[in-house]
Amino acid sequence: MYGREVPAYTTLLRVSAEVNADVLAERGADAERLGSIGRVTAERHGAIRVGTPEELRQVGRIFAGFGMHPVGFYDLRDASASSVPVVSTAFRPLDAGELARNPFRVFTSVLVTDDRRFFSASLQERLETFLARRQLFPPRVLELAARAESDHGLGGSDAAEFVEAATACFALSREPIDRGWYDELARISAVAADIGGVSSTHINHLTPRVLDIDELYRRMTDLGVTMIDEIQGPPAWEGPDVLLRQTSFRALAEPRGFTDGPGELRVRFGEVEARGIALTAAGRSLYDELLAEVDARRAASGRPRTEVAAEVWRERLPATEEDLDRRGLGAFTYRAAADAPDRLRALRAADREVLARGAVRAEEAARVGATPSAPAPAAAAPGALEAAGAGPDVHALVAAGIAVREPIVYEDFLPRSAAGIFQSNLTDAGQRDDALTGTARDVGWMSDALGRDVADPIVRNEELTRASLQALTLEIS
Ligand code: OOG
Ligand code: NI
Repeated sequence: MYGREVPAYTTLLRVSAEVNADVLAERGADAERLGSIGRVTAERHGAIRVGTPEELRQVGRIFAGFGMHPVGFYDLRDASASSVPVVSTAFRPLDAGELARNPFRVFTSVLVTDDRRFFSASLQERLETFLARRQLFPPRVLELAARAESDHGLGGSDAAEFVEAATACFALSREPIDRGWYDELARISAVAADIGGVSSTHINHLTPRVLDIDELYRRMTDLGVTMIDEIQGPPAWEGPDVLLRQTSFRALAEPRGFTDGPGELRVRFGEVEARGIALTAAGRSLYDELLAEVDARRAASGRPRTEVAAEVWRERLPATEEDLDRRGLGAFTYRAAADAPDRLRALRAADREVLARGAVRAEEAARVGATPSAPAPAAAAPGALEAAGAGPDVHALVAAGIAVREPIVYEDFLPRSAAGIFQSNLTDAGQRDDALTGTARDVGWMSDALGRDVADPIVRNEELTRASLQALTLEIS
């Protein structure tokens, strides 16, 4: 549907697939370290925006019908200098096996209609009245979704109907738009107009994953597609790729019907991303420190962000996956090597003893809240470390070739990049009155609105690490 609606998306898919094939040919198995080529090539994320907590709850139900659950909370109101009056989450599978089968996420934002920095009391009232009158999702779709969720799937023709009817909810509507109303909202925020100025929602981008985003950026530019100024997120550097790098281009204006005649709107765009290793709570706070450091050095020197960022990365981030793990910054799982039993048998009794003592140290470390053989991270999240403490000294096991370390890929989003993506595709900064105070919104609010728990991505990864260590311990003991 999206390729039919936005032809530039088809070009992006083609160039992404070409880049991926070239990287695979060049780097071999190493290219697949963060996901098989099959998964990476199939992988997408999309984004939608809704207007009310009720619409959010309904869309949560539809995604639950596809095994996709809300993960993470992002407040885009503060992540950027101009007007993006939304808070967001992303729907995706939680289980690693399910993600491998359905590598699809939908970044989902809901308008904060009662934030006075953006909407006056009278505009809020008119906006809420407008939103209350529309229906984004037909009752039949919601009914099929509820059944798909409770029965863990749907039978033959119901499944086909559900997929088709749910997809149709996200197509661009041809209904005429009230220009006066749309423009009034657009003066405050183009995002507010896109959400509350029309009677439906629509998918606004669909993002493929590439293995080399710098190369993709060059190739799209060579094809004459104007990309945003730079790639968002971590810089290009020689060390491990962490988190998420993204870039986007503005879609062409599309003809749209208005109540007073034909017109056009630019509401959809193209984006592409490269995914890296997820960070632990400690890694994430270091990342936030690095961002602040980059800002400070840029402000002092006026040098380009990418150059300053690469410099800061080289100074402060470990240059190898192993060190990222030893310092408790990266998220990993561990499994027994195929020849683990032989290797264990071959070890001298003294060496086995060392590994066993490692297990004791790990348990002690867990009690005091530090990673074994790593300095205590400043902000270890609760639970971060029973993970390591639940089993043997996993670093020693990896070093001895008994265990294999595997990175956990970052499956989520970055608020700053998201705000940058929103911004880069707006024509106008909009306006907001920072003399007034905004409305509080947090992950608890999001969970209440959805009627579902919003998972914390860092805690989720800790669970994956812990489960892998438990399985490893069983296998080698
Ligand atoms: C969502 C922008 C955020 C990303 O990849 O960070 C996003 C939107 O424009 O609705 O998709
Ligand atoms: Ni996106």
